[in-house]
Amino acid sequence: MKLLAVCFVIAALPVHGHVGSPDVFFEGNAGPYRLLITIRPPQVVPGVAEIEIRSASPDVRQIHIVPLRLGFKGAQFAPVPDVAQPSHEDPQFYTGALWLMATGSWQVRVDVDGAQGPGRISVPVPALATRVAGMQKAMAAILLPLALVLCFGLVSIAGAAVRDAMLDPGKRPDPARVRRARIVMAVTAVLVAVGLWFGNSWWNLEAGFYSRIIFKPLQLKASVDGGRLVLQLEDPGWLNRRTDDLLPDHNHLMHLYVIHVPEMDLVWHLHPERGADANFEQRLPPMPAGRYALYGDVVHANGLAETASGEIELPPTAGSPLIGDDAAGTGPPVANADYTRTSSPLARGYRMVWVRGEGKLRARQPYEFRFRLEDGQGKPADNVQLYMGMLGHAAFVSADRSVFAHVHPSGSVPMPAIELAQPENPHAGMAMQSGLPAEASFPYGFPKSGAYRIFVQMKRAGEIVTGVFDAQVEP
Ligand SMILES: [Cu+2]
Repeated sequence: MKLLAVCFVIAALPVHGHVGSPDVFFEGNAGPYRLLITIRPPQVVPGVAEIEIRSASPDVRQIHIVPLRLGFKGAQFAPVPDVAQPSHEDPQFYTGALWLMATGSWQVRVDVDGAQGPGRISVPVPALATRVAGMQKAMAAILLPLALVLCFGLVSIAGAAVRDAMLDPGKRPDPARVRRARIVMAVTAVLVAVGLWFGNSWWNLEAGFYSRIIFKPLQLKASVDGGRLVLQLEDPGWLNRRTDDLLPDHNHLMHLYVIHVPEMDLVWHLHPERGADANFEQRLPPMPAGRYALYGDVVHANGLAETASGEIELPPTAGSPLIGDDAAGTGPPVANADYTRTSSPLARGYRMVWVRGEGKLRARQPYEFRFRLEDGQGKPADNVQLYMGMLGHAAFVSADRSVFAHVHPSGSVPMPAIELAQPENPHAGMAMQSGLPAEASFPYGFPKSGAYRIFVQMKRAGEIVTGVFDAQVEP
């Protein structure tokens, strides 16, 4: 019974990188073909990742997909690539499923064959067990009676073998045989019980081992020291993770979002520096007193991205002006969110416009979120620049703060991981145009329904601007 009770244990834990938003969205070029790739990693490992690929061009003939370890030094024995299946309704949409056999940092290599020749791109994807898979109730309802039949059957077979097996047909067993049969049945029952106990202990041992594999994200322990925010990465203990192996992403080891909560009306995108004592430090800008949620994005040497999160209560801070890539934004309190608003006012009459269709936003659907910078006359803004190598940076945060995703025009995969995945073409995920457009687009899908706030940052004429938008997501 206990064995079955263990089966029902379901541990719901927060998810990695992008808090609460495990799906990977990626837009990039596989040679001449532009692809929008969605990868839904498994919740248990080993497990099956679902892959959806939309090709922007109709001249794709066939797509092969294969999983490989990322940041893995040494020979890899790659499995035979699978063929992604084109959809019947939409021949430019392909789906596939791949087994990810071990916990850690993986990539899905996508090979495209078409009229313009071959093309290849690799999309990093983490395989992190986020829960213990429970047994379905229906399955338990079938298995439990079967197990009882087996146990009682074994005992009664043993008894019958001693009592009746050597008897001639039609004869009744004598009392001595009956007694011996009872003893054998009792011994068998004890053996069956011991067997069950052993099985249960073995199960518990395996479950205990598996619970150590379940991903536990880094925590951000924050304190204030003389106008500086001091952040410590705290490892709750998960496999053999290190916190000193971080890769810089556009020259910054950590990209930190600081959001005033619960209003979400103030946001900062900051870049704490690593201090001598392995802490991260950030000179605080001027900030009102209040409670702030912290989301610090880091990337490990093997390409695994994590978002370390925490909260801090701050006193009023005089602070120092923002410098470099640090930026701040403001919006209305999220309690007064207007889900139809598509324009976010900026300084000097400029505004950011969310170019969205009429349709409702639905959970677990990949979308292209488009935002345009406009001047006072409603014309596309000029002098748009790259902000940390990208046309824009967007953060999708659920109003209940269980979801946080930092997304770029190339998708939800951080640049160092993309670079690891395509050593021959590290800019596969970047939109490198000359004469930058005033519009940035971000591939992303909400993991669940509810209210979300979207912070979008772009750079124009040396100034980083922040648009603030709200989205109501249907199931
Ligand atoms: Cu970014």
